[in-house]
Amino acid sequence: MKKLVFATNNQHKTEEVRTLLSGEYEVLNLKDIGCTTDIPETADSFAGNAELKSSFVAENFHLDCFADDSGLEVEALNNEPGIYSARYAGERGDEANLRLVLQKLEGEKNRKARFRTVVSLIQNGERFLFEGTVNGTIRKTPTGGNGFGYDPVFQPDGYEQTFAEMSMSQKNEISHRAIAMRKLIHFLKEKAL
Ligand code: ITT
Repeated sequence: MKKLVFATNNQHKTEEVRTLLSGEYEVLNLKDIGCTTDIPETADSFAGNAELKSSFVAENFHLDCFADDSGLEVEALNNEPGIYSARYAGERGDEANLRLVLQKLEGEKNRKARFRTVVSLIQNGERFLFEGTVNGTIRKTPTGGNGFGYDPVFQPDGYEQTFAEMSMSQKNEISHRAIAMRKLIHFLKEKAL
């Protein structure tokens, strides 16, 4: 099977993307290629950070690869946490990050939010970007044990469950990452023709 390198340290993202590409590509993440560097994410946009991650692998490992930078944008918080989603509450992780969002939204009526992913692909030295967005609302109480990050508080529009109450395959039908990845898959298939 053809191999694709996904420049991520996030095991949840790896599993979601492996499921999306199963049967078509074997997905290797940073650990699988022996990359132990915590690649700096110093850009001021999802696209910029995604490109930093994919470029790092292309330059240091001489491999074609793709990377995803993603996050939650909450309307009433001026689109925070945005690119700071992974470290919104400092180094304390997923639970603290989502608690901080809930705390900042206390008493706020506007609970609108969206998840965004930008995927950067580097292929034969050329760069390509693919984007995915899903709109929803922030629940008052975290619900559900699946997924990761802000999934327990994010309820996508048109559904009664949070992402964390959905199975991975349900989330993969509608998520920001799945939308961006389907564009990437379509692109790879067109190019292979
Ligand atoms: P890599 O950079 O190694 O890929 P990361 O977790 O640091 O892993 P990002 O820099 O893209 O990834 O940060 C994304 C953060 O946004 C992530 O840690 C979550 O807090 C949140 N996030 C992104 N996609 C999510 C999703 O599908 N469900 C829940 N939270 C998500």
